[in-house]
Amino acid sequence: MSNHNKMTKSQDELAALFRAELTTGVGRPVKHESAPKHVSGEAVYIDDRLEFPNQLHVYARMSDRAHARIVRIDTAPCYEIPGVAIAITSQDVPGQLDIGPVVAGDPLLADGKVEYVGQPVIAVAADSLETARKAAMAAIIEYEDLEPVLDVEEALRKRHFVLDSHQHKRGDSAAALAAAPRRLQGTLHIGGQEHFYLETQISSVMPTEDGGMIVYCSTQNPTEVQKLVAEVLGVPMNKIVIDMRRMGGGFGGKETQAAGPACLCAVIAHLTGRPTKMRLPRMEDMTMTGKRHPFFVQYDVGYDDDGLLHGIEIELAGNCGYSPDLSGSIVDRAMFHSDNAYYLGDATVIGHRCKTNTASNTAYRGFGGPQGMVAIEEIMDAVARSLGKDPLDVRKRNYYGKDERNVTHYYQTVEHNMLQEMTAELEASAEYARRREEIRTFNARSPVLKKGLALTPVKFGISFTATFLNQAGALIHIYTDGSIHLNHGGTEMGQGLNTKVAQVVAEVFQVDVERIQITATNTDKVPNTSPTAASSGADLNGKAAQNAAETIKKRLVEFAARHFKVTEEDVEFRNGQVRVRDQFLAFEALIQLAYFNQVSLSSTGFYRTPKIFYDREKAAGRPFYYYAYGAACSEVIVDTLTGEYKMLRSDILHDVGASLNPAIDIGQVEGGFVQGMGWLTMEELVWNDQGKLMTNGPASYKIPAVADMPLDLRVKLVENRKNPEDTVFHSKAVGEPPFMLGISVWCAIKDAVASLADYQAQPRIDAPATPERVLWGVQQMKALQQAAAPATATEAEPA
Ligand code: MTE
Ligand code: QUE
Ligand code: MOS
Repeated sequence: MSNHNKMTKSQDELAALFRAELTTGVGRPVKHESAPKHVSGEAVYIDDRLEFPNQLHVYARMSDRAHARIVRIDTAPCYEIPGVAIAITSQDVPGQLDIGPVVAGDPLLADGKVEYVGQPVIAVAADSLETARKAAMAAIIEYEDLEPVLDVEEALRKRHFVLDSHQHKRGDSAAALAAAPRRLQGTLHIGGQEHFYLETQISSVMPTEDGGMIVYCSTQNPTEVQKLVAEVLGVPMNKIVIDMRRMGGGFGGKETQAAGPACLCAVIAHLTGRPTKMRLPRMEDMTMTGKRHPFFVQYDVGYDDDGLLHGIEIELAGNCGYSPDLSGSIVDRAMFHSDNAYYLGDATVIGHRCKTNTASNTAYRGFGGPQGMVAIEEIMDAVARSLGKDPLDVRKRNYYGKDERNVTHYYQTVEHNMLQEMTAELEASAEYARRREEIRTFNARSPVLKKGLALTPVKFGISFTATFLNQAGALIHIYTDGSIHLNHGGTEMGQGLNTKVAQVVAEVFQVDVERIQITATNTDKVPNTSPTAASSGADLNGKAAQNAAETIKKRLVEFAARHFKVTEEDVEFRNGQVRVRDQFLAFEALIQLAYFNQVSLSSTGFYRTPKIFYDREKAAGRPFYYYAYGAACSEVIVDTLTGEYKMLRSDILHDVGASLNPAIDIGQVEGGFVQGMGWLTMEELVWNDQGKLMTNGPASYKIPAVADMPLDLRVKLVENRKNPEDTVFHSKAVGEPPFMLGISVWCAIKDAVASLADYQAQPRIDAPATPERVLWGVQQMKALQQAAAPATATEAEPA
């Protein structure tokens, strides 16, 4: 009936709808596709799915040794517990045992030896998780301990690596260092970070026909899970379907490491013929899975009296844990970002992939980039202190130029650099100069509480540096009632990708986003997908979906022109209506007409990023399609008696090109900033001397909470600035870059502590700057002041 009414709207009514103000498409603050379902609890995560009849719960017993030979495994005691279906070891895996994503090194279950505390050794399936856990703990596992390597510096000394070292080189850094008027060396430790996604790793598997499996998996990388499940079962990929509606957060932690539970579920489903589910309890998730790579940094920098860099040598040692995982690309990205926004002069950047007996570290927002940037920002601070200059002046002095000094140490030209203007704008809006003076005055009068201020830039390269990954696919169907089914190769982890891709399709067809049904990412709809990573989800899948939509639209326009005997220019889509010269019809009316005239209403779409290339042997090329820029100015107050601090205010200016969705983008900027701040301040991972992670739950591992937010947080997107490159509606990627805005907080803390030595010395405050480390920095500064003071003076405070 309503359909009939719609079809019978008058020409005047249709024309009015057509001409009304636009309400759909890109550039609007459309709410997240799942927002109401998130808040009502109706959004379905894997653990919320109805259980299959006969479903088994899987639990993996983890190694309690950091490095040991396995002498004996006896699973017989597991079967004494009622409800147990099966207990498996590495011997029971029918196909390939290794699930390493790029190169081998990750056995699904330990094979003869264990290499970290937390490594899965056996897996037990039972009718409840509790029973499976009890049974797994009943197995007898005997070890013969081997010497572990737990320290990144020790691994570096012993050249104990998971992959070969690599170098970026421009000019003659040794000669530049020798010739530079000033020179300083230093080291820095940068901590790791737990992903702390709200939904822990989880998969559920249902055996189907012909030896097939449908796998529900919380993963950023459905295609890789498909490939690995096929490999551990020893079947072709076409037997396996991965379905992924949404993740409760991924942050990089579900790029490779979602595959383990999926593969264990699949193997047990294969062996028992029963459906399976594996959800890691929080403690197991934190113990078993890898984190952000901790880094040990050594540097040697040559500069002049203005703080201008002449040459530099940076050695980055990533702590990769026991296996390669994605560490090759992650340490590469750290090296690519060890310039951040600065022209380094003659530079040698070396990256090592150190092997330690800890969980295999993996992708985490920024993918090594943040660690490289923290290194160079530490160097900027150190150079500034040695000259008694404001670190912001030294930073600006070293910014990449517009037409000169604009080539990176990997020979990509920095085009369309926005940082000069953005820094000037932020300095003005945050009143940097006035507050700098106020803080100097405050600190001179305040003996215990000291304030600090820092403004730091971000320049982040967008594209997978493994060039082949920069591709995406999409699939669109329009049904005869005019409703649209959208599928693409990206995955939704809370970042709003599905909303943005739906907006892109809505823009092409000029229809409401409500007309578009978002569907689960599924390997039998769009094949051979890249992981949703490197911030490129919307760039790649948005373009692929645009391509699919334009294919269908082109058919519709051709058809309408033919059918109504007008030119293609006479056919215009707007506001859910279609104008055909001076006639109007509803979108769904055109769809019905096209269907009856045998026009295909379904299409795939594809996209590959243009312009990029990279020769890793020569360490030269254009690995990034473009750069995203941001800047943050943070103010903190530090209690120099306890080392505690409070974030007072942060002002952020961030560049997203022409935003696809400013509401979602601001959410990404805020979330990224706070996550970055947490990494560098309060999130501390602690292992005991046996290699056991002691911070294995929310009670001991502290992530930022509401009360840790800056008291005053002001986030702005750069306005009226399209991406000069031909990205999807000239937007820019937003997922990872704002994470590195958090560096401003760490630098502000160091600034507050440096005030104790009248800003003439750099305190050593490794990351994370916990209150303990801040207090050590305070004590260093006080000791320096005492040494410098005349013998008669006590620890005098400024008047
Ligand atoms: N935002 C939310 N809410 N949850 C997440 O897991 N992951 C981040 C970022 N923002 C993440 C997030 C990471 S690591 C990446 S690479 C990007 O989102 C991935 O999505 P995109 O490419 O669609 O931006
Ligand atoms: C950024 C990223 C990734 C990356 C490179 C980046 C990433 C990723 C890979 C990768 C590399 C080689 C492979 C592979 C994946 O590279 O997430 O399967 O064979 O997975 O600059 O985020
Ligand atoms: Mo994000 S670390 O590239 O998944």
